[in-house]
Amino acid sequence: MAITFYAGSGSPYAWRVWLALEHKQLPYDLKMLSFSNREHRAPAYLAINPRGKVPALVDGDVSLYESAAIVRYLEEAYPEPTLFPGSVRERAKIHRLVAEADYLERAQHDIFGSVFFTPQDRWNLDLIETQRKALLTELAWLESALPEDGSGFIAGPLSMADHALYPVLALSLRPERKKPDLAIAATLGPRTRAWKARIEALPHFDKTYPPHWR
Ligand SMILES: N[C@@H](CCC(=O)N[C@@H](CS)C(=O)NCC(=O)O)C(=O)O
Repeated sequence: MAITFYAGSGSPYAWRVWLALEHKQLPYDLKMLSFSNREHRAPAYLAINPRGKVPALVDGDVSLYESAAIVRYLEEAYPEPTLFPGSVRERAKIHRLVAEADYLERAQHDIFGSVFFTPQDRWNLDLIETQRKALLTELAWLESALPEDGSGFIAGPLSMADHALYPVLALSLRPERKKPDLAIAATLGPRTRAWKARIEALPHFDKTYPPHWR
């Protein structure tokens, strides 16, 4: 039976699972829930994820929510190709980078809320500037975590670390569409730019691009 994958456009947690499914070249039936139509809060979906959040995944008699649990399930149920390549030490680094994506996610989430979910006439410019600085700190961390020679992926071969970090980087660049003087893209370092371009050149990348960003 095919996997059913529940996502929401632009959700970094759903996007990372989507990239993981594509990495493993698994067949799946995508259900893109509409946040604006509150489909993630409909009773039928709450029966799958009582927290009413995306992602969720149903695979036969396995029904799961929480992206970390889903990724772990996919890796154990469908080991090849692995999302966590390398030695014990290298795999531990991938797990650490996946966990560190949460710091970047928190920083982008804060500024996203202040710019996108707050009417422009109520923008708190001091708060936005503080949030911008916090985001730039995390983006500087990303630059420093990428290979010095600008080659390959963040942990060498393509891995779950790339799938977790790319979506939050992409989201970090969204607020400046509404407030161009944030100029976040202009601050990205050369390693981040090269890595971003490599992810975006992956054959499955376009398929996973948030539909409402097109
Ligand atoms: N810890 C969860 C986080 C999932 C999450 O926060 N999803 C957000 C989208 S990024 C969501 O569905 N929000 C809708 C809501 O809370 O109403 C995971 O890793 O899956």
